[in-house]
Amino acid sequence: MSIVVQRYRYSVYARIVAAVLQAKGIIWRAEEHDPFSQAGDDGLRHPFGRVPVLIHDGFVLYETRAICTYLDAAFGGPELHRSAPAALGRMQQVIGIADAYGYWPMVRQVFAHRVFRTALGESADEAVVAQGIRDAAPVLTALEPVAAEGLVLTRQGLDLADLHLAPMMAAFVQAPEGASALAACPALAGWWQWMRDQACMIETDPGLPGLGEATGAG
Ligand SMILES: N[C@@H](CCC(=O)N[C@@H](CS)C(=O)NCC(=O)O)C(=O)O
Repeated sequence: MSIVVQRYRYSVYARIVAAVLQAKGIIWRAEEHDPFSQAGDDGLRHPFGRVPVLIHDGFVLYETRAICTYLDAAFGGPELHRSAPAALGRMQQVIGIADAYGYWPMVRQVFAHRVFRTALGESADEAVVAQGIRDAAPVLTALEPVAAEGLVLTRQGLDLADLHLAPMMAAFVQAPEGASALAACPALAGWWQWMRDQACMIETDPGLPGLGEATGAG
């Protein structure tokens, strides 16, 4: 059996897939592709030039939510979806919120500018960071009652909502502004304190690049 993930080391979406693979105990191999490279990449099996892409014994799948759902269904190990309808719906809702409203401000604006660019020796665009913090605020506000409700983000066992949101939160809170914004949401902050210590997060931490080492953060 062969499981290859076309990924970029610093991709938050690729980390979501890596965290699911880790949580399920699946052996896999990474194939590095830089989606931010201006040179293009003929080997990347993604029609929109993104990562990650899963290749499982020749079956090619892209879009992170689809990949994670597939891995959960196709492999044994812990089940990463909720079976109660309300919890299942909430799980999908958190994933949808993270994708549609969280990723851009939390990762591409706050993290990429305040943290990643700094690691590369570049300066942040302060207006972009400020906009990211403004646009991340309603995301945290929406997730706070979800974390308090107890259907998902429960700190008791993992599901795909935990694994989808956590890599984005890990990026966001590396910026001091992100950490302060999260601290104002006690239930969500409590979830993050638990989540960041899980093996799936510790073992998939990509770190930060050295000076001049990478082309993009995402
Ligand atoms: N909808 C895609 C989003 C994947 C995505 O945006 N990946 C980023 C890296 S985290 C990427 O490849 N960005 C390249 C670009 O924006 O050109 C998914 O769910 O997999």
